[in-house]
Amino acid sequence: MDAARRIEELRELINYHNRKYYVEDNPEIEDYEYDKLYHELLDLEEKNPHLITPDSPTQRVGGQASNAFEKVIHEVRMESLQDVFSVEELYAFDKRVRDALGQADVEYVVEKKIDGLSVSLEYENSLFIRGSTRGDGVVGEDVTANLKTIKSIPLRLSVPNGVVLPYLEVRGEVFMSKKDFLELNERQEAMEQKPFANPRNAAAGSLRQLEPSVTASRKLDIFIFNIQRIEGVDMPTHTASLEFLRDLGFKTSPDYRLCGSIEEVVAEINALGEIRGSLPYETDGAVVKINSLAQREILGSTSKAPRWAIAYKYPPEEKKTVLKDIIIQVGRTGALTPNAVLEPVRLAGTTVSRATLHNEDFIKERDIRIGDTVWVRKAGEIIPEVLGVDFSARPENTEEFKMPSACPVCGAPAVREEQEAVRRCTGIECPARLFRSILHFASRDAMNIEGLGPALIEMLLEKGFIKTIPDLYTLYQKREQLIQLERMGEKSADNLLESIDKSKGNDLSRLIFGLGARYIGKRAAQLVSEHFRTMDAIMAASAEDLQKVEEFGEKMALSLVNFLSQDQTRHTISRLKELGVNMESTQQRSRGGVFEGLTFVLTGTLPTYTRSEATQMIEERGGKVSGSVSKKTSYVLAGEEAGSKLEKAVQLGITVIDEDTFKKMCGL
Ligand code: 0OX
Repeated sequence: MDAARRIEELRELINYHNRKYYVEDNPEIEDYEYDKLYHELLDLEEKNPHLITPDSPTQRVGGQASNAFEKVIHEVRMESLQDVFSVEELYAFDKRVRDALGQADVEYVVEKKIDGLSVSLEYENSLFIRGSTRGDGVVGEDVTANLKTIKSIPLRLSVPNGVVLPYLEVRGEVFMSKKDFLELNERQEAMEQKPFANPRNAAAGSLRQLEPSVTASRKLDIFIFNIQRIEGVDMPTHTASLEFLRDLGFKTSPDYRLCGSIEEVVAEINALGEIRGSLPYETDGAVVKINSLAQREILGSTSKAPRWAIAYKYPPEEKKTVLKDIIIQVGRTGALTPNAVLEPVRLAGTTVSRATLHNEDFIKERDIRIGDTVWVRKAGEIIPEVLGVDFSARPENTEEFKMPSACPVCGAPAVREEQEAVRRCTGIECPARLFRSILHFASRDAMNIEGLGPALIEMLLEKGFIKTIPDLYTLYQKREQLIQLERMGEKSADNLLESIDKSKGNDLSRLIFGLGARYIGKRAAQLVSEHFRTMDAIMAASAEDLQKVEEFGEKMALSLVNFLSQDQTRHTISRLKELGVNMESTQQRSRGGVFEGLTFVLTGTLPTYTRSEATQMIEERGGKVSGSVSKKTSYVLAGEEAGSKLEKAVQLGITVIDEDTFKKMCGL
């Protein structure tokens, strides 16, 4: 068979299975089989690039970065909906509609109102040509490349026989499931990125990424609920258009209900209210639409919204229940979060028996005690929260709640620093915070283990390959299993093992920083290791001794002494020592260096050295680096795009040097 025909066949097959998987939720083949088809197509397209078409399933993940988004004018306005909050308002809507239609019979369609963001998708001759955000309804943004990463958006429509479809514009809601939202936020937190407030924000943020591969990683989905413009086909009703859209390959509004009267509408809205909490995606209401498109024409729109549709918004449900216990969860950053154990209560479609109490101060401010009757609500409709106490129902002999001072997972001290809202576990071997301990240990300024990023750490922990930091140094014994890991292979496994091995020889200061004691940053770690020279000496030092180290205050000294005196820390250090990790300072003593007594200021980008390399070179030679230019500055080391610091140096008559001169001064 020739390549062109096989390519066409593969595209059809892949599109078919995409639809089974992403639209109908009913896959027919194993992922493995699917991947094989996909790769065969990729291979053929690579060999025959002239046969690549924009609607090929391989073209979904755009690698190229787009600039800011182009504007799109919506020829058919993307109207918003009028919101109502009561049954009375629904009856008033029905009356308005029937008055305007001369008391004709009216059929309504009730749909769930998915909480995401509205987009328009345009198709020319069945091919997806452009997708855009709603924007203000008239002007939106072109997010075609990002929308193409959503697998339930067909890139080519399966037009029924005999139908000609020169142009079609549809409207739908892009959303993220509750599960994917919670998982994304966990990842965000692990990377110290701000979590998203709700699935809608997560979906909007993910769709407006400049890098389509980021969007692709975010698991977005879409429901299509309207035909905006169509050429070549006449549609009598909304339900007919939903069926038509489904036949074309779209994932349409799920389980809509056709109702013959407003009473039926109200019953359906109540029924949806009962189950909406248990749906896999968030809904913020129900949409009521007139089914007949001819009647819609007659009713028309106001300046903002159509007169033929309305959105009913559900109130957030609040209930009272008994707080049976408060348990403490330890997060990946070691943060202790108090959680409420509740007498189970039905709330917005699910049974709630756990709720967050946020933090220590939240409990204190509201005087929440075990045994109390509390108000509970689902914030953002997903995570239930305790709102406050019904003091009239407080039993006798309740006690004020106290957060534990030891981590409930590992027993190490849990410390709340001044001006911090949370208490954190300080145990370096604590299983709850291990991911973060290792991420920090391996990071560039710490042990600088190349290739050991968050995804790999996650995988090593999941497979049980490592349980503590020192286990990294026995990982070479698991080389064979390592190679079997997803996206690993022999070469990257060996590179990883090599960089782990190489890190054994690091200077003591990197190790001290990598252990992650609070307040001991990169510079403090350098100063303390230069001062004491060996790990043993640092461990033997008292807080008083430590305060003799340059720049060390009481807070830093106490933090380090407490950290180093913990069993877990000592155990980790002694195992690292056994495994051959260097425990000594390899830095030259700074005393008597060529830069003794000199202060440097760095500004701009140097041609070859990074800021931290230049800093290290200066400090190794006894000099100091300062952040701002003053009369005390000896030299300003300036690179490209140096700004105000350079100006100030010139004003004060301070010598400005470039990297070449600097290298010579260093004797290099
Ligand atoms: C939704 C949703 C939003 C059609 C014309 C005005 C409103 N979020 O699920 N909008 C509409 O309808 C548009 N339907 C929906 N289901």
